[in-house]
Amino acid sequence: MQPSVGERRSQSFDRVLSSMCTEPHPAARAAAEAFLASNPGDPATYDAVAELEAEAVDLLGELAGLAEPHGYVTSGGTEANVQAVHAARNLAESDDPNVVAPESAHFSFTKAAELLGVELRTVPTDGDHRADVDAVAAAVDADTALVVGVAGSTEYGRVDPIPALADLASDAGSRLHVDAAWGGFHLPFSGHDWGFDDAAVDSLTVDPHKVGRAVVPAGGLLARDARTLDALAVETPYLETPTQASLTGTRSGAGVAAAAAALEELWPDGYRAEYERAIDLTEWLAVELGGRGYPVVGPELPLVAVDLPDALFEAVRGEGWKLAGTGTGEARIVVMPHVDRGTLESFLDALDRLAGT
Ligand code: 0PR
Repeated sequence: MQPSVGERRSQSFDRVLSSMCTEPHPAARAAAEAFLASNPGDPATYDAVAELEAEAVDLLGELAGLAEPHGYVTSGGTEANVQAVHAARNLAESDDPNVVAPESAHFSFTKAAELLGVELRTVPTDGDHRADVDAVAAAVDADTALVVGVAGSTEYGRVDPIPALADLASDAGSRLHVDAAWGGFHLPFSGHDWGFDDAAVDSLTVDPHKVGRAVVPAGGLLARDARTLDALAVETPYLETPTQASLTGTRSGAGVAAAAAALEELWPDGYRAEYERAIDLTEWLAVELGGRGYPVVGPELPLVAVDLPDALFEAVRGEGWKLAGTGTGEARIVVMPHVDRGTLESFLDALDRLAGT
């Protein structure tokens, strides 16, 4: 007989190398449980969770270099990216607005463009998987409402040249959105120029439910000015608050409370320690893989892409290792908080055994 739902356990993170989710921080887990039935979508009724949301947005703003942030805790990176495109479309003067993004941008921009009826122009990346500024410039025109830069790409962990993209966007009269959904909790410590204090960024995605160690669902949308959220707001006649800017109505109080708790607990020292741990481990892994003759895409953030023979990729997956591929077939190993040296040593042992070396 099938075990009841109450008897089941979600899978362990032991062999998960493919995910951008991770074990939540214990404080986040506890906060989530305490706010399970709160709805941040109705802040006048659920004022305690509304306060936590304001605290989370303030701390996310600090992390992304913005002293007075506007924004909210979304359901994830997809909602934050959709809303960035939504705001840009609503603020655009053109009747036929377009969005220009590198081909490395997450597929949530495809969803956004389709939902919002804007044209998405994807442009090739350079030889090292970053946005090619000249190619972006060539695609931008007077109808461009938004230029997208990725700070920590899903496939290769690459950081686009955000200041150059920002200059280009402002010259064209367009907004600039930075997608730091995954990279955002590493970038304050990595020395990159990526945030609001490094360039003229209008909006930014940074997800507590990825490297931030909140529970799922907790994404983050930040904006430099109030105009962005105003452009998203609809009137809410029968709520105590007059307008709502989020895409969803009822939202997860657990996600919001967990985001606030994780940020309170870990920003900045805990996240710095995690960045340093993860990047050292990533560099070590890249050397180990390269030393075995597998071509490695040199890591920039804690993510390694490596070209494994197809049969080996399949064989290691067959042993329960959760490994995902890039569009061109490299294996991606995301060095998340649950991935430690022991995990990677057993992964390498499995590769060696299966490759017969
Ligand atoms: N922007 C970037 C740069 C991302 O990497 C992702 C997700 C998103 C936006 C969208 O975020 P949400 O999934 O929160 O809406 N990147 C991973 C992906 O789509 C997410 C992921 C998470 C994948 C857990 C696997 C997994 O187990 O591949």
